[in-house]
Amino acid sequence: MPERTDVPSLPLAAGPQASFDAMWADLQPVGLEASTGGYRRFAWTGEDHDLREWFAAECARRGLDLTTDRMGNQWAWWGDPDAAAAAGRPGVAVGSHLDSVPDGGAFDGPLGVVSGLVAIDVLRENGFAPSRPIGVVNFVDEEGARFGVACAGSRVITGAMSADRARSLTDADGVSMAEALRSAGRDPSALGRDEETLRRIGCFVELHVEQGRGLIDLGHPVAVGTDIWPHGRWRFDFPGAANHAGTTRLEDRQDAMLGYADTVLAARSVAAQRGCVATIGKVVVEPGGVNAIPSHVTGWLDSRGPVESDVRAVVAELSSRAETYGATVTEESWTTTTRFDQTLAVRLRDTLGGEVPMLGTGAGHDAGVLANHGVPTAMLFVRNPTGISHSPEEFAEAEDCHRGVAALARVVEDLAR
Ligand code: HGY
Ligand code: MN
Ligand code: MN
Repeated sequence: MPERTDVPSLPLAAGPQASFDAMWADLQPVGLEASTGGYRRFAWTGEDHDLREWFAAECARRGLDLTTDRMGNQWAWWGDPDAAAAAGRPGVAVGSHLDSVPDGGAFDGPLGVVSGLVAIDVLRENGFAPSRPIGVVNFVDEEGARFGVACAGSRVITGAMSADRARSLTDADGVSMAEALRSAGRDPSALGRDEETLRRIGCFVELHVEQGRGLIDLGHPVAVGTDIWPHGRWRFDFPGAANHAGTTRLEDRQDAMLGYADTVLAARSVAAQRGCVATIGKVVVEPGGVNAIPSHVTGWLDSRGPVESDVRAVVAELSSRAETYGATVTEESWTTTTRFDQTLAVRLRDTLGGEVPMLGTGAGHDAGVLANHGVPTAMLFVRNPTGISHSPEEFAEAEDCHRGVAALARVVEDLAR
């Protein structure tokens, strides 16, 4: 029985390890909210600008050719992706995103971007000469924290979201994405499907911190991602009538909060009945005064589950319940069941030694958008000992991060040889 070359058990060489740690340290303070220990790195803000500048500098340091696509996603290439695509050998892309949810963790996104850059360091240190270009991407606005639609960067370049819709999305202050792009020095009229960019990608492997407990329970540092649950976001608008909280008789009140509250509690029970998950994690109350009866409440539902029809049934039941309060419900995003390229996923597993676990996830990723667009795509997950994500508690041990880089370098070497 040949010695199992299980890459996750191989530590990262000292040079790339130091490079990972240094880049990780550089990123730590950017967008850190001291009061919570979480990150606020939202699309087209000052923090996002700093992160994009950091990415550009790290790519320049490696002599990678940095391009920005029609949506503003940053792509750094080792090798000529256009010549390779023309020759029928499109590139191998890795990377992820640098933005966060409000008070999110340090690893969701950045781990994939830093690991992609260090994987190139590893391959170069090993004297590897790729026969395909290798690219590292920083997708913009993956979390949709500011404008409300997740994976906006990958959705626009694949046509999964129209440029017009993207431009018209607004943040909590009513600033449109078009205005935010202009403020960031970008031309919003450039937005759209980007065939030139997509043509360069032969396959995409996104390394990401695991956002659950799978690897803890399995006792492995790295897993191969196989699929993403169907999931979506729905906006619930509950009408009411502003009035005095003290002088208005109960029978005269049209309190928008009641329908909202009922729907929040129902989301948990209806999801549980159908083997799904659901939460309403964001709410806006108008006028928002303690002594004013709410005239309008907007809540955003996030629901997901292993079976598409069950998720749809959860949303349908919650919608009809909310409509009894006069609410209107708007689907803001939907991602169908995503099966990654199983041939690619198995190839990653075999390259890493046959026992590497293969896991599905309930978290959405740009990898899912590319996969649904027909790009051969798979993921690698790195163990998160807390199992917590979208929280300052999100974590990955440095040793497991290094093992993730070693695994990513190994699979890229196999795919780009
Ligand atoms: O919502 C998600 O699953 C991803 O983190 N955007
Ligand atoms: Mn996330
Ligand atoms: Mn992510």
